Amino acid sequence: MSVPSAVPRRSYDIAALIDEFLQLLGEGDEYGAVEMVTELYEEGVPPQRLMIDLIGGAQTRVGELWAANEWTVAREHAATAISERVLAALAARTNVRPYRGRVTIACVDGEWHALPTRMLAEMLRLDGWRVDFLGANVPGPHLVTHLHQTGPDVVALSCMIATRLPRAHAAITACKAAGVPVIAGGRGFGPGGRYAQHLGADAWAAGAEEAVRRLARNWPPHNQDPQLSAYLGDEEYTYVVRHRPVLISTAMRQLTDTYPAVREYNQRQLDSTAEDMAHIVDFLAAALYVNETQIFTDFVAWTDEVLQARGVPPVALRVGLETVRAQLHDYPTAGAMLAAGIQLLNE
Ligand code: B12
Repeated sequence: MSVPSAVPRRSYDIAALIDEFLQLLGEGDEYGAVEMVTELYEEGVPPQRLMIDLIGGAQTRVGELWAANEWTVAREHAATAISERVLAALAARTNVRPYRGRVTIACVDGEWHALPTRMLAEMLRLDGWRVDFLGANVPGPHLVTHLHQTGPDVVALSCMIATRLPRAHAAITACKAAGVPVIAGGRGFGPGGRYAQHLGADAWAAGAEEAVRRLARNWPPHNQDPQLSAYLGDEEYTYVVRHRPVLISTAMRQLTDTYPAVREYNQRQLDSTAEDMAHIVDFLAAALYVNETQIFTDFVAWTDEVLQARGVPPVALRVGLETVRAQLHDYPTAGAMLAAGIQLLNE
């Protein structure tokens, strides 16, 4: 039990509170973080505000600090683990008897961002839903088995990284075939969730609060036109996915020839370069799957920023894109997407 603070906080100044909470996360002060949030709760701040504004706001800052190379991956992991613990502590203090339907919440196959869905789970519980929270990386067939065993009214599917969109599509299709409507969410579904409908989801919400509102009324939505998601994953996509290993290894070899600095790389640098190459191919595949160049160009812009923050010159990424493009000259859509990425780096 936390001891209520003797001195009530003067006001709910969210920016200052995020700074204070972020400091505790950065110092790895788990007890301090739990205490801070439970005190705020006991002072009357609604748990929804603490989850979304404070924990969510701080996690967004954690992401920015990691991207800017100010925080290591380890520090980010430690901070996220504390945020999870704080969320659990808050959830343990709030109890709402379910009176709406039952919802299953899962991250799609290969999707490891469980915390945003955990926030969604707690927000829906507070709104009276019975929640089955399945967490990160749920393979489609296991999700469907779970649906048959539990019979939920809705599945909430999360995709935070666009490379998981083909798996998200498979999961959405399987859930709907099992007769359960799907609400999709997470930044992987693109600006305004525009790929969610394309992949056949019945609804999309930008965040947990919107999902709470969306599910509280007019649910289930009208079934949408199945033709909308009929065309996906053409020949170019299939080629890129099938040849993924060779595309990456050839690109790595050619990179060493065209960008001699790589020869001086240590093992850690080589591993992260190979990881970047894999990302190029995976984001390209996702862009081809949904037929949206922006998935690829957004990825290039983001990677450029992240690499520059780590002192990698922009030319390295351009050479990486060119080596993949050289292997795909018979594939016009892929070639055009890679060209758009290269063009962005030249601007
Ligand atoms: C923590 C974290 C991780 C952790 C996740 C651990 C965990 N237990 O969750 C780990 C280390 C696993 C991770 C890995 C990666 N991550 Co990460 N991660 C983050 C970070 C810092 C915080 C995530 C978070 O909790 N956010 C807080 C919540 C509140 O954010 P939110 O998006 O607003 O959440 C709302 C919505 O997303 C929505 N929502 C989410 N799901 C759903 C589902 C439904 C149905 C609905 C309705 C709504 C909904 O509701 C949420 C609540 O309101 C973010 C930064 C960020 N800005 O989010 C990066 C971030 C998401 N990660 C990023 C990246 C690139 C990666 C990696 C590829 C890194 C790498 N090189 O390996 C891998 C990919 C792993 C994978 N395949 O999934 C990038 C994504 C950039 C992009 N191009 O889109 C980000 C944005 C970091 C950055 N600033 O660049 N990551």
